[in-house]
Amino acid sequence: MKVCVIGLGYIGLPTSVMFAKYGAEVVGVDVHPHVVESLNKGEAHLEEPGLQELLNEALENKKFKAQLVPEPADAFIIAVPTPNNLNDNMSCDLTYVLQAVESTIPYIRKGSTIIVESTIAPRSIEDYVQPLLEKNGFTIGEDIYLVHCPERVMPGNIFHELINNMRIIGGITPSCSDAGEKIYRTFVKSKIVKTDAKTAEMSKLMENTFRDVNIALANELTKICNDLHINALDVIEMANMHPRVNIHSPGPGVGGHCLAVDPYFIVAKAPETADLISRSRSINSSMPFYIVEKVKKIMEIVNGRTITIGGLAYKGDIDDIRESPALEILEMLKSEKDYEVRAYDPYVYHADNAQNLKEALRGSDLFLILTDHSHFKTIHDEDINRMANKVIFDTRNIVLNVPVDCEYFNLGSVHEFLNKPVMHV
Ligand code: SAJ
Repeated sequence: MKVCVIGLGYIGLPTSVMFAKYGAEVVGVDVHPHVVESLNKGEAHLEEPGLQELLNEALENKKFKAQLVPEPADAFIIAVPTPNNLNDNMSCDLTYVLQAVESTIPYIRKGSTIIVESTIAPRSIEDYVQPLLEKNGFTIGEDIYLVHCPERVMPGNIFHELINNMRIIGGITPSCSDAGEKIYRTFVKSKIVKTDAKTAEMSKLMENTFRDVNIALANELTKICNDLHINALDVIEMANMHPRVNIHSPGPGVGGHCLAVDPYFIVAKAPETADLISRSRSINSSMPFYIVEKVKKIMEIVNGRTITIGGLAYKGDIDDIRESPALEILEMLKSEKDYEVRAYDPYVYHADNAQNLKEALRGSDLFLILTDHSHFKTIHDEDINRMANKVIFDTRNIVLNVPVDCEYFNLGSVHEFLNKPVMHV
């Protein structure tokens, strides 16, 4: 089988080398000449455990090559970005997907399968991709097959999940879904569920929307509880003891390229009805402001000037800063001229990043933990002793050992600190 993968990013490149490992002949296509060049030289341009080894293997076995233009293949897999349009409702920008599909048209032959893996708004395949192919004379389900097979892997564990996560294959016709299934069976060991394209599109979006809505509930609960002087984290722990309850964790906001992006694709398609989804996005987007407001009050109480931010990545133990609420908070605090703001993230390269935590905490009045990196689980005396005021605001509830002479609070207990009348450190 010959597979042509369009877009050699976080999804397209691992998918390419996976097909190559399982015997397919793979042509990887990317618009960036430096990506094509470095891959053909055997240098993976992305970090992912196992990627470099599989790329070496694929090149050695002559099963993979990268180039700027597609060539005829049995399957064309589209794995290009789908950003939000910068309009009021942040709808799904299909420009790259449609350009990628268009680029394959001269190379499609009878029996080829066109697969879109990019995350797309509901009905995108039916309303945009299908007409584009039909306009070029193809009959879907007869001459060629068209499916949406959403990617659902987690960076850091991609190769395991590509094989073991169940896949949803949404075809325009049942024959399209069958053709898609045959292709993914090359390496997928788990269940493959066949459906239509629009159901596949919506189910992928709803996985991340489910999480976003549930995190919004936890964040709203936290705001309510702080106003009522109740510890929200205790409430969540207790409520979650019920066998059918699973309240998520509150935090400084929701980042990353999935939860903070995908729900808008649904809202933009149904602005009148997607009320809860839309409100949830607003609640989660309000969290950086909520944290900054609390930080200002804390700084007033401690009569301090220097803030040290712990973590810039959008979640723990990764280097990804896309849509990170920590960056938003950093910028908001930096724009307040009363503060000196520093940051320390062991994974991220950033201009404001200190060399190490000790240096970042020297003379500081507040250690504001924004990312749940394992690094912050244990607080070392030699780091904290450098602070002018030993105060920790742990918005991720990650710290396991609180030094005795330290003021520590999290999103559950911040109201207790804020309601103490005088400076106490
Ligand atoms: N977060 C909270 N509270 C929680 C859980 C998460 O505030 O209780 C925050 C995180 O700190 C982070 C954001 O939400 O800022 C998103 O984190 P995440 O781990 O929930 O999601 P992603 O975007 O890293 O990965 C998701 C995953 N989807 C689901 O769990 C349904 C992953 O499996 C998908 O592969 C990925 O999106 C994707 O590609 O769609």
